[in-house]
Amino acid sequence: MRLPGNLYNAVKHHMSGHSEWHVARLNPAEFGRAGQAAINAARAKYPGVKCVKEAGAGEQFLEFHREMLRHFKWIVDDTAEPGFHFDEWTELPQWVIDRLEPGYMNGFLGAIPGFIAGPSVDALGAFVESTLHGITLYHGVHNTCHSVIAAAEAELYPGDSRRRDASMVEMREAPHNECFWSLHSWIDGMYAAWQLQHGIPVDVSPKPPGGHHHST
Ligand SMILES: [Cu+2]
Repeated sequence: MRLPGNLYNAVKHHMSGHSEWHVARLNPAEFGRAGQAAINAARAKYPGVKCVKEAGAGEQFLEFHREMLRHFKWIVDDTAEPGFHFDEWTELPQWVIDRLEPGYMNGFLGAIPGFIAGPSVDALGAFVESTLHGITLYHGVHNTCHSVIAAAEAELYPGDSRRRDASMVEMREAPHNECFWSLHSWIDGMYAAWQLQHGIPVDVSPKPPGGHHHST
């Protein structure tokens, strides 16, 4: 569901670059001329962003959304929205798990410790997102959850105006949905676990927005 008013406005303002960042990572070979033009325009704004078929894209996915989360925490602290509670998921809620393919969650949970203990944070990100690089059994919990949450909201809250401009399957709208932040908190916890296991300092403190999430 859409974030409440003041937070929605603040996130809409500060996170407008999210969609273009994802567009910059698309594989031009899969698109026609108009799509390729959009990808090139996005890449001009986000130089250095790796295509989803390249090594390194999984790590960039984790790092980009870590930064977004830190900005979001800052926005929550800075925005008067009485009664709002940022629900930082440490596991998926049952209503999401119930809508996954049978056996998927157990398979995912069985695989993830190996990625967290493994040497490559890029492999972890690619598996979780998943990028074209990370296509193995039980990959793509991030993409799957975006779809599952969108479908669940349509089923549970048909006609509710709080679904407007907050679709979890529209890259431009998804950050306006409170589940976006909860889901990415859960994913960020896996990134933090990898960093901890590999002796890398974890910084998830609030951070003023600005820079590359903001396209206007
Ligand atoms: Cu994203």
